[in-house]
Amino acid sequence: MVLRILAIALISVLAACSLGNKLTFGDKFLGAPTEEHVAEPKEWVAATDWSNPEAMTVLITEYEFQPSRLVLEAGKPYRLKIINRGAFKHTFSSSGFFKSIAVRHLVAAAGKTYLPVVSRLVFEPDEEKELLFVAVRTGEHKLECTAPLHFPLGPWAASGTITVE
Ligand SMILES: [Cu+2]
Repeated sequence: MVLRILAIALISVLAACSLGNKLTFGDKFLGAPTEEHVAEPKEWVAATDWSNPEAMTVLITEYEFQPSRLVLEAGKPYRLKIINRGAFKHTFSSSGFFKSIAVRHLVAAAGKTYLPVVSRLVFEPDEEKELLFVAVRTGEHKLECTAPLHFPLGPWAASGTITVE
């Protein structure tokens, strides 16, 4: 009896989680930069020469980022392509990194978003997105997948670091 109640409770929790994920689990943008973000991203974007950004590609698979370590230079523009080569949905989450850059635009299947304040990018299998940004502040940031059960210490953790020097 106790077991049955536990099983029902567990199923309800899982159902609630997956419903919640379906509703809310997508790219996340903020309306405006917070105090922890680069101030005036628009000014940074306007002051940057976009004629020759350095191209980088990160592949997401089960369960790692390739490469798992990115080293960027402050003041330089980048064209970062992120592709999910896995069979499952994954995220490219690095709050510290997103706070230390100014994004010119994000290219996704739905189109281009100019000057987004990105908080999290989510990828369906085979989905790819491109982020044009200038690295502004130096620091070392954790990169992780925050899909359910994929988070660091979760059983299917993809993780890495992004360093801005
Ligand atoms: Cu994942």
